[in-house]
Amino acid sequence: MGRLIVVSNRVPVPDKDGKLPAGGLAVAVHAALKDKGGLWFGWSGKAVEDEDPGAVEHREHGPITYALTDLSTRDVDEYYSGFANRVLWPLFHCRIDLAEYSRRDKDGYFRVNRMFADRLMPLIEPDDVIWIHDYHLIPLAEELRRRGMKNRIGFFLHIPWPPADILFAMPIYDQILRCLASYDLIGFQTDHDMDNFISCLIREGVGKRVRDPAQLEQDPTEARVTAYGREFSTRTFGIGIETQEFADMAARANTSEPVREMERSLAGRDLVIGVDRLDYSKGIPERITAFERFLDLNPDRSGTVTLLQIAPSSRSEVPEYRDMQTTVEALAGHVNGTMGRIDWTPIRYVNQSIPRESLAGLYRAARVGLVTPLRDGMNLVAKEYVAAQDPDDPGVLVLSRFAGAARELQGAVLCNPHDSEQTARAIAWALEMTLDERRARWRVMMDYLLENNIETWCKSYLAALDATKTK
Ligand code: ADQ
Repeated sequence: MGRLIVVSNRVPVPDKDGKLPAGGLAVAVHAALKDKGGLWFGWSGKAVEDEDPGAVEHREHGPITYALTDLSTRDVDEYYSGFANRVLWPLFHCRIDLAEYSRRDKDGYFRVNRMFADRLMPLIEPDDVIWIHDYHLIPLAEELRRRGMKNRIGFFLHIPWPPADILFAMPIYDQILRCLASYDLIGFQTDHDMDNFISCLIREGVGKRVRDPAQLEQDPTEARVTAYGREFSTRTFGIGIETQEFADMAARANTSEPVREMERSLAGRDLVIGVDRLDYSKGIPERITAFERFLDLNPDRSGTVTLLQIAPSSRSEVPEYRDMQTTVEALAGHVNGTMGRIDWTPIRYVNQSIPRESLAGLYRAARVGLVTPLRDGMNLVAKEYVAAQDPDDPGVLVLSRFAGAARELQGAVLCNPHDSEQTARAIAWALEMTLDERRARWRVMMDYLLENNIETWCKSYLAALDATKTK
């Protein structure tokens, strides 16, 4: 088998000392690249004024080559901040109201994908296997095929796939659907996403499941599909985390200074934690409202619980993200102003990224992990919270039913983030839960996460992509 070629919008390049950026995906994919030897191609993160971004920069780290391209400021504006993050992201998260479609941005999106294909083509050898990540690069396989590429090409979508009625609201949905038929394997986070995708093909009248006589009962996690004259595989691969490593880090971090500081300031109060990028899909305003409702419904809880919401800004070049910052600050300020006391602030809002080790320790110190996105492909925070718990005295995960993680984490207390009353009751229940029940719920989730970690995810995707050559 040839090399592995990974393509993603941004490339997590090791630093000067060869240290990898934190986070499971980078670590797992690096491990796979190391095994087979390979190349990781994508945007360097740098924007240049010139329309021509210059040559691809190659950096070698052991058996891995990083091939980085800059983008022009116009490319970043149209492809990244424009079509990817103002059309595909909101639409795939079912927020048609926030999708700002423009032909200019759509053209920029396809232009950058063509440019990626032009730059990638000369780097590929006939036996190489190509793995493309996420919504920024949906058209890339079609562009590569147009240039004569015959290699196996896989795609993994990290975010949800929307139902047909939502997708069809996008003016060029048919082009996006067609592009995907150029892949040999399309990976989704959950069976719901895969189902939505196949339903879109069926509703559009352009594709269907291939009936496989060997499969007497239909497997909801795997299907062969024909569409636009090509046959390909679709399958679910729920992304995992480095479960054991994260658990060990949390156990160590428990005695670290930031965690001790937090515990001192809590003075015995229960901690409820929320950790997210500041993004409208994460349901942060709804979460604050639910916490306020919880305090309303449980006056005896006044002064005994603190919600720590950690939410660093992201994508600040997109107006909806800047607006979120103001909304969250105002909501947290309102709850603190109306319900707080001289000796107690109900909500602590931290608008910063914090080191992974401190994060792990804070998860462990929290009695409740409040993970309530309005829609989320998977949500790794939910998995990290579980992995970080003390096995003898674990906290409770309150999880939105609209996170992909809800399809996997059977021990979570599920809630509907649109229903503040229900979420408020889930918080109250989680805080009152007996030790026996907490332990039982945690054990089920932890066993699942130990078995289905990031390494399993990476290996099973690559094995499935490899298997497509025999189909
Ligand atoms: P994201 O939308 O970024 O990922 P998520 O899966 O929750 O969401 O991952 C966020 C990561 O950032 C976690 O590892 C978390 O620890 C870290 N993080 C968040 N806030 C932080 C803070 N304040 N300081 C430090 N670290 C912080 C997309 C999809 C998800 C999917 C992932 C992976 O939207 O649904 O789970 O990709 O496929």
